[in-house]
Amino acid sequence: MRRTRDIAALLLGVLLVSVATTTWARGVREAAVETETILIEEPWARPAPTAGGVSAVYFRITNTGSVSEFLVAAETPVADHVELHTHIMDGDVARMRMVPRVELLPGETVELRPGGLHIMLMELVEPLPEGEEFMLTLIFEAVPDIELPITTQSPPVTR
Ligand SMILES: [Cu+2]
Repeated sequence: MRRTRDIAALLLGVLLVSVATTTWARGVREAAVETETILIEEPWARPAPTAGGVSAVYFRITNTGSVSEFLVAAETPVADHVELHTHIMDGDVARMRMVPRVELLPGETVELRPGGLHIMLMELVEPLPEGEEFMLTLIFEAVPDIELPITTQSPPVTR
C-alpha cells in the first residue's frame, strides 16, 4: 500500500515538472520580435521579490542583416538603470562584469543566458513577481530602438 502511494507521488511529481516546462516554453515563444535586420526570440526575465533589488533579462538575438550591428544600451520603466553584463571566471568564481556593447555579426546569433551575457536591471522600482510583464527598450548603434515585451519566469528546469 505504502509503495503504491510512493509511486503515485513520484508520478505526480514527474507530471508537474513536465507541465511547468511546457508552460515555460510556450510563454517565452509567444514573445519573439522581428525587425528588418534583428530577430529576438524567447525573451524572459528573472522574478525579483522586492523593489530596490535586481533582475536579469535573457533572449536570443540574431542579426539577419548584412552589416555588423551593436547593442549598446537598454532602458525600462521598471528599473532605475540598466547595464549590459557578462560573466567572467575569477579563479573558480564567476563574476559579473559590465560590457560597453554587444557585437552582432551579420547572420550570427548571440545568446543571452544565465551564466553568460545578460541585461541587468538595477534598483528595481517595483517587485517583479513571476508572470509580470514589462517593456524593455533595446538601443542599437545604427538601427532603430526595439521595444521588447518581457515576462518574468523562473529559470527553466532544463537548459
Ligand atoms: Cu549582471
